[in-house]
Amino acid sequence: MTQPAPEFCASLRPRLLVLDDDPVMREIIAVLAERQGFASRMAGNPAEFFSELERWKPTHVTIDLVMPTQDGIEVLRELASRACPAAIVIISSMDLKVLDSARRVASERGLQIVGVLAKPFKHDALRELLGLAMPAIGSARVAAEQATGMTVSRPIIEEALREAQFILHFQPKVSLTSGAVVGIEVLVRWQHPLLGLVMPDRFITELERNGSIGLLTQQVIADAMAWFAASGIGDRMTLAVNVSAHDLNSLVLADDLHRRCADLGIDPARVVLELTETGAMKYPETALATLTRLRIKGFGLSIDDFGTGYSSMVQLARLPFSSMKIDKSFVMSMCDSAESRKIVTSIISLGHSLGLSIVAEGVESIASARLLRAAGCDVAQGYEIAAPMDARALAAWLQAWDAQAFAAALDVAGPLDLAAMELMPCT
Ligand code: G
Ligand code: G
Ligand code: MN
Repeated sequence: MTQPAPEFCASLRPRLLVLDDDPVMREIIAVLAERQGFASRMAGNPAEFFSELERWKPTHVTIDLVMPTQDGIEVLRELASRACPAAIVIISSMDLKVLDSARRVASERGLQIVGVLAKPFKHDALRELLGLAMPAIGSARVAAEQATGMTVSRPIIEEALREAQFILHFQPKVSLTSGAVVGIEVLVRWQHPLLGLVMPDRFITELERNGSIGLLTQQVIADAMAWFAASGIGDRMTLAVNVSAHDLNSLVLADDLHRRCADLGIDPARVVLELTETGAMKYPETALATLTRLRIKGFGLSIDDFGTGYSSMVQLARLPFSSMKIDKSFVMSMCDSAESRKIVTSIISLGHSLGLSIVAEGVESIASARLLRAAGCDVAQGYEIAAPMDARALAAWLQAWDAQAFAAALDVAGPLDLAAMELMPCT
């Protein structure tokens, strides 16, 4: 039997990074993993851990929940904010209830948790968890390697599509007046056999570059519309799908969407396409033609991440958008920055004067939701309401959502004085 070159082998080995303040425990975990074919590295505190994470890009990590400088929950939050794609095992001496809520925190934030282990754990239990997140086939391994390096070629995308590795997550949008859920945005994730859940920021640009984005868009649209038709919410909510500027070059997009709506009995007015501001300005001529066709067919069009693209009002007014999403960077800093509040307030009046409905994304607190409502914003989306989640979690969330309670929480005695807010800290 011929052996591949050693460096080839090394690059294909899964990599485990261990975070534990107990040196003995670190060693044990690392040795067990190496026996299982992993390359391993160890960190005794979060600072070392994060610098190693950036440099080495492990495929797997184990995290100790209780450490002297920064607790494991903070580490998990940080991993989520970096959209860490590694498979994660949580290990700790805390009781199982704490471990389980740590797991939920992490999964809700989009991390891929393969399991939790209470110390002392059985060696077999660790081995089993690490094994769970291992790739089943060789070609997937190559894909994983390429994905780590972020060169995702067309054949790899085709294989991932064939194997249904792209999955949909959903994030609700709610009315700032009634609290009712008015729409659901679909966000794609790559459920990678080795890397775990990979966020779109890590692969969309590459797909746009190599021309395979259209394949993904078609799949996302097909899956999202089938889900929407089956969910029975189409009479009161909209479905929003993100499209890339490249998709607007396709002459079949509008017809394809229209046909699917007819087949599934979906009213096109319930389907909204979100296009980033920079995307809309990329190919102004084709964009105008395709967007106009979509509007004529009755679809909603939303300008996404507004405020980051430096478009002029003239350009904006030329394109037939029906709604506008204020970029989360302004919304997230509203409570601390008078500048952001002014920007948000003027975007809202600009949008309204162009007849657009306004959605704020990145609503992370009730305080910012109140400010937005006072400024006349129509719809809110963000972690305060719900993070993106899978279809099952969404169904449960929709059941549990209390629109009246949310609306009541926004109701403050008298209108909020936005000018006065500039002097007030937001709590
Ligand atoms: O959760 P989040 O990481 O999902 O999304 C990051 C970005 O990826 C969003 O700004 C969104 O515009 C983009 N995105 C998410 N899903 C899709 C998709 O299906 N197609 C395209 N083109 N972009 C998407
Ligand atoms: O397509 P768009 O750019 O709107 O995608 C929204 C992105 O913002 C996704 O990556 C989603 O996970 C993320 N997101 C949604 N709500 C919040 C929030 O409240 N705070 C932060 N930081 N990100 C959010
Ligand atoms: Mn979007």
